Amino acid sequence: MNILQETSPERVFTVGGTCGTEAAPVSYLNNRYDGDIAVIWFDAHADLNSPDTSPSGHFHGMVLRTLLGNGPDVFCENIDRPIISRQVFLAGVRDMDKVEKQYIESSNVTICEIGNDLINQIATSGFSKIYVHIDVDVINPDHFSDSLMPTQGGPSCEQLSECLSELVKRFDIVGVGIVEYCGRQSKSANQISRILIEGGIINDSF
Ligand SMILES: [Mn+2]
Repeated sequence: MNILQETSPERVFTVGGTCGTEAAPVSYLNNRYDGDIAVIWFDAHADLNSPDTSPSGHFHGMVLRTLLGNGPDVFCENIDRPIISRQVFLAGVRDMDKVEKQYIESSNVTICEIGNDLINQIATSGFSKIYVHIDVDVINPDHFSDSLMPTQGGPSCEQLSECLSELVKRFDIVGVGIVEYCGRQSKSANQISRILIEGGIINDSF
C-alpha cells in the first residue's frame, strides 16, 4: 500500500497470493479515480463474509467485504477509500454462504452471467474505469485444475478470455489481479497466460 501511494501508478497489475492481495490495489485505485470504477469479481465465491459471519475465519473469504468497509480492523485501517456496493459486479459466483446471499440482497451488489449480461450491466452502470479481479477458481475445474478452491461449474478458459477481450475493447481497464493460482503443472501456467493474451489484457492494457 505504501509503495502504491508513493509511486502513484495509473494502472496496477498484480499476480499471486490469495484474494487478500486485492485489498491494496482496489482501494488505492478507488481512491485515485474518486470512486469512478466498477469492480468485476470473476470468482466462484463472493468473498463477502465479515469477521462476525465467516464460517472459516479465512481473510480471503472476506476481502470484498473489507473493501466495502466492513472487515477485520487491522485491514480496514489500511483501506484508502472503501468502495460502495453499486461498484461491485460478481461474475461466475456459484458457492455462497447464506449470510453472503443476505448481504447481496440487502445491498446494490450485482450478480452477472459471464458474457453479454456482464458487458451490458457494466455499460449501463456508467462507471468509466474497470478493475478486473480474476480468482482462477472461477474457471470450470474440468478445464483448469490448479486453483486453490476448485468449485464445480463455471466457464471454460475460452469463455473467460472472450469475455475479457470484450471488456478490453469497450472499457478502460485500470487494474487486474490474478489470484489463488497454485501452480502444480506448467500446463496451467500456460493456460493462464493464454487467457490473458487472448483476452487482450496483456497486450493492450499492461
Ligand atoms: Mn474464490
